[in-house]
Amino acid sequence: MAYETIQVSDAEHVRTVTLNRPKELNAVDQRVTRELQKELRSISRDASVRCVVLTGAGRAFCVGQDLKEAAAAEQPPDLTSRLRDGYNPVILQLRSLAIPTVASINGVAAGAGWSLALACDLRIASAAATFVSAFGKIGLVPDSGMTWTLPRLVGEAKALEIAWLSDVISAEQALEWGLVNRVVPADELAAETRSWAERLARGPTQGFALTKRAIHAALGRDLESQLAYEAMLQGVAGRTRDYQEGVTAFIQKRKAEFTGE
Ligand code: T3D
Repeated sequence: MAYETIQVSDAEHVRTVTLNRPKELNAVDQRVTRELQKELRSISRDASVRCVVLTGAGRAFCVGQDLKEAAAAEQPPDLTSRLRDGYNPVILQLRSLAIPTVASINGVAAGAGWSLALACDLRIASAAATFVSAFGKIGLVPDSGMTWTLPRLVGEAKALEIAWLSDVISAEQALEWGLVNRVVPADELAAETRSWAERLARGPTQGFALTKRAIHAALGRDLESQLAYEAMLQGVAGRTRDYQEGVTAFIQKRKAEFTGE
């Protein structure tokens, strides 16, 4: 599919989606959300894709809303509609994809750009990456899911500190606070991301999808209903070919070859 603001490539069942407005630090305008929605829809229907990587071209991951587009819009702008029609579907699509999603954070992630990274399942960051809520500096509320993801990762007080002060957070600090899974040297980010994503793509894709559903559901449930939910999901996992292959490979003392079926 041809896009203006994102680039898409495939390798080893991994689809890499690159935000591609490097001169604008990958700021998000209406085309970006439209194209991301379209691409994520396409991924959700493509069984050959078993992991998604989201990254940015150039020196930034993504600096959030294109404030130049925002400044040129009607005043006061209808931000509710812009979020409802633009960003929110992207966040929900990322969150509900039945395959692992990995944000490969190559540089600064700000505002809704950071929210995009937070909506991915896993985050690997370059040591040169930085994070800034930015919303607090322009009088806005963190959006695109940030008020939902941040407190889950760092707790209420830290989430409020991050949101109110909009300080620049280093990759090391982000790792310490649990905001990213890994930090790697800048020149190793692409290779480390590829190796991680390919490993995920070679996994038991359906089992991974069911695991994602279980973990997502867990924070909103009590233990009893989570146990029942796990048992139901396990029933589904137990009927996959990958489960059979995993057990057979264990018995035969060889590496399992999962196909995602
Ligand atoms: O409006 C709605 O629809 C509601 C939704 C809102 C969602 C949001 O994301 S609101 C938050 C928007 N983002 C920001 O407020 C971030 C603004 N940018 C910054 O604070 C800084 O640029 C950074 C901390 C991200 C990076 O700083 P630095 O020093 O590395 O770069 P810089 O020099 O500030 O910026 C470089 C260029 O990128 C510069 O352009 P110029 O002067 O060279 O022509 C700057 O204007 C441009 N730029 C940076 N961020 C944005 C941007 N242009 C448009 N929109 C941006 N968000």
